[in-house]
Amino acid sequence: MRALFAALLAALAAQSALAVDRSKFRTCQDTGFCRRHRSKAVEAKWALDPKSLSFAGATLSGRLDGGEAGAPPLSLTVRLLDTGAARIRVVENDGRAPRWESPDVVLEDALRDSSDAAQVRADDAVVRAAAGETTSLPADSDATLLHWTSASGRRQLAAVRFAPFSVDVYSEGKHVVAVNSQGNFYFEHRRVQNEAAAEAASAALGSGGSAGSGRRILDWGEDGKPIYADGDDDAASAEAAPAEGQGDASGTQLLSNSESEEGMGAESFGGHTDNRPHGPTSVGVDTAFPGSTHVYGIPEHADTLALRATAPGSSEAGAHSEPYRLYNLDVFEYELHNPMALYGSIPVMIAHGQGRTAGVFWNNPSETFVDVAKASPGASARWMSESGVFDLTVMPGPSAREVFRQYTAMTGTQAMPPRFALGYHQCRWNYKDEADVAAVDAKFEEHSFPYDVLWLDIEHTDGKRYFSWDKALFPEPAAMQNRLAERGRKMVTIVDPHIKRDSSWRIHTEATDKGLYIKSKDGGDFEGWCWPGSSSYLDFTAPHVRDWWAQQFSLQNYQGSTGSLYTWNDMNEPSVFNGPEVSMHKESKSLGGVEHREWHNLYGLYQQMATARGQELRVADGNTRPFVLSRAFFAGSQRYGAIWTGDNAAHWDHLRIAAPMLMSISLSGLSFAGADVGGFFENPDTELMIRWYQAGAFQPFFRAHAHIDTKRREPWLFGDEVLANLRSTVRTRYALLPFWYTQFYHTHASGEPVIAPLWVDYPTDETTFAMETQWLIGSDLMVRPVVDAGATTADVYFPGTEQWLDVASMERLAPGRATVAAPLDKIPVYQRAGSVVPRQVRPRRCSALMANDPFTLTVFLDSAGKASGDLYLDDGISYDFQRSKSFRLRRFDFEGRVLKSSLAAGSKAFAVANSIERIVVVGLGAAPAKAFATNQDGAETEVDFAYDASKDVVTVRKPGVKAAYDFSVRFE
Ligand code: NBV
Repeated sequence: MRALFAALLAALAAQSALAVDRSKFRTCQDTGFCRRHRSKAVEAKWALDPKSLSFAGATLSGRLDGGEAGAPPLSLTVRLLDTGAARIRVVENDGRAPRWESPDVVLEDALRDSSDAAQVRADDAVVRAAAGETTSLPADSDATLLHWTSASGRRQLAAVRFAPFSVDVYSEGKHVVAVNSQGNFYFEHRRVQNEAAAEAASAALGSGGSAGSGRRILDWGEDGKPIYADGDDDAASAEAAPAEGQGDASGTQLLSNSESEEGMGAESFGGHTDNRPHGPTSVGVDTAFPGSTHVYGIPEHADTLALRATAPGSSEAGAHSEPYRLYNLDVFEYELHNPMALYGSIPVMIAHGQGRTAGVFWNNPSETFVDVAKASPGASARWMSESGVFDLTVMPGPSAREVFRQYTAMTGTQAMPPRFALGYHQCRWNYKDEADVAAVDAKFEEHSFPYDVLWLDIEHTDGKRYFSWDKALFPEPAAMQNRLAERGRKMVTIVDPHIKRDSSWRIHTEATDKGLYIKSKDGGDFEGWCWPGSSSYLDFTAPHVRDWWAQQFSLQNYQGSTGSLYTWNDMNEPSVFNGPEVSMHKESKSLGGVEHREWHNLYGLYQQMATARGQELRVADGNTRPFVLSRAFFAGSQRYGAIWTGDNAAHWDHLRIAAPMLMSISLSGLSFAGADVGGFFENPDTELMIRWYQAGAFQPFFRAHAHIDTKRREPWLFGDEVLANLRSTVRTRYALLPFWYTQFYHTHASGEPVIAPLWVDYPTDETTFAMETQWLIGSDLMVRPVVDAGATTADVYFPGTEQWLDVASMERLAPGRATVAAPLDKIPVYQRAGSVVPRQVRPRRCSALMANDPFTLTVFLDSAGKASGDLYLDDGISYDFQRSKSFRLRRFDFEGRVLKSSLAAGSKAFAVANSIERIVVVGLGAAPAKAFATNQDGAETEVDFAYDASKDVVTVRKPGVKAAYDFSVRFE
């Protein structure tokens, strides 16, 4: 065994050419269900029975008939939500328990029905108004129409067509999403493995076996209506749809052991066989976005931000021949610009065209392929999942920011990070021992180089037993953390999900004795190879296992840990070195008996959830925000912390791809994401190092990391000039921490992304639709870092109709394209006209030391002489901002030559004394004669200022006002 493991490791290490081994990973062609969907091997046509329809509350219910011969009918629901979204679900009506679905992705309790949803007629006035551009709504005999209004007053309309079944969604008069308009709805009903089992199932159900409530469709008439097998061509069936769970067994298909239908039986790949004992259970559909030219999202892929066409026959330049794949995998040395799966999956797609944005959320954590097509009348996607339920939410927008709210209302918003987590993180595989840690920390001090967190990778443990320390290298871990903490810094240790099978180790023996491990298909504890050798994997899908895991983070259980220790969950796809595609056998089972194939893409989410809970529980009354970095993720992971893009390389193209990768993750609800700064594999030269820090400083999660075989690359190892350059970049990040923290508050409160492509705010400007070299932070800062070797200029696009302010030179740039000088010490960053950006500019060594520092406000007036912005303040660490509303959101408005600071709604008592030390106003047009400041007590005093006529910049020093309280500054 030991030799096998050594050979495995050697094989991994031998691949030094930085190229993914494609033979290890399945393509659509290698995957039965994907082949079946793509080839439509089973021509399945489905019709919604108009007589089966009922509408109650805000939900339409009905019965779908069709599919293969003998397939049981399906139950359809369309629920109209107050966010404006519509959730379409289809479940089997075969009398058996429903298919497994996670209760932890969609926040069911938070969903609200639209308060004025109604089934309406095509000639209804409200419909005509809502349909807008739609001149040809289907007749009542072809479809039923649903109308609802979102809480924000948007008028939405859905036309649910009968035969073939499809749904068209309109928002504010625009047709934004069409579901199944291409007829790719596909639902493989469950079968039983052999006749005996079928009989048993039938007997257990006690069914009389009526002719089946489903009517089999033989073919489709020229009028587009179904021709039924029972010879009655009237579209309506007289039978009412059986309620969920009350069907009969007659629809159950027999899956004989010799079943040979295309890709339906056992499947082998790379020496592993998946027997698929439950037969084919795939689901799929197409979603089209009329009027949309671009589609985004469905991370994680190392590809362009604007998704490329993948559908067979696509003629678009750069089209992929493979669909985008969503299957969390540990892909060694991943390649760029291909649709292969990576570590995380978020099945959310956002479509954009001239002035309209819409999205869909395909809530399915089993293996999924997505084909993208760009044909007229708009981009479309085809979703193909191996198993799971059919649960599709249409998010009609019609603006991008509404889509983000519609999506995060379902899956939650980004957890509010502790403030330190937005600082700079220093990581490497590995900081060797306590002396190394102390030396690195001392160097940061010596060079006044700000950093907040020092990270320890797997070598810090005792033989890759997580929650332990290598006693020779880290004899006094708590003292080590305390030394960092004395200076306000934190430590992160890695805690992977594989557990070493070592019968002398408590974690393993307890997990074994309590029965917490995932089971192999034969019923024993699943065993696979990972860093510690033979390992087992906890079943994080089980709440009691998550509770147990969370307990392991208590200060008593995690010996040598302290309250300033945080966590990194790596390898949680999960990575299994000797498993199929370096992951887990799909036939292995959760403790609840559910196959791994059903919850594969959720494993990382569940580990991160349990780890975050553990950090909360280790402190009295749980009042500390956790920080957990995870490599694997799914829809909803944003609620538990940060993710990063895994093992990139010190190459320029890897620096370039970080921006589109992070933007697509951010558009998909997960704002706290970053890429290894410097590149994980190989050694960056100084230029790449400098440029990577510059980009990383303007990405949400900012961590330098490196592979164990790379040269040491702490910032001072490149000489004084480079050190000064890197320090200045990191200081720029720290100065903007108040701005970043405010943006995180916004994403936490509203679900809007922290970084976003330009089209989100400039939705009619087509120049921005495929742009991926520059991005917005919130709405007020725009960054276009240099990502090309040797470049000394950067081509920047300034969107909108107003000027942009270069934040370093205070130079103003006109809208349109410009080539700007970008020597090695330049980061092209611009402030939007009409905005106010807060900073804390005093250089400090970590964020904790900035807690009492004063603020500088930079007010850049638009052409109307106005500007606004905000500043979020809280204690940076606890949940008091939620529990007792102990925070302040200050709003700044400049108008009529007066800057006013007021308290934004919702915030209460958070008393801090920080002052405003400087107010910089750009664009007043001329030097003011006088300036006056009014403090929170209403006392007005005249204040000093300086005016730089060359740049039209007024700087007010020490206006004597406080950041947390009302004030105004007036110019005469
Ligand atoms: O734990 C070691 C590494 C880690 O440094 C890296 O960030 C992870 O993505 N880990 C992967 C395992 C091995 C990588 C070759």
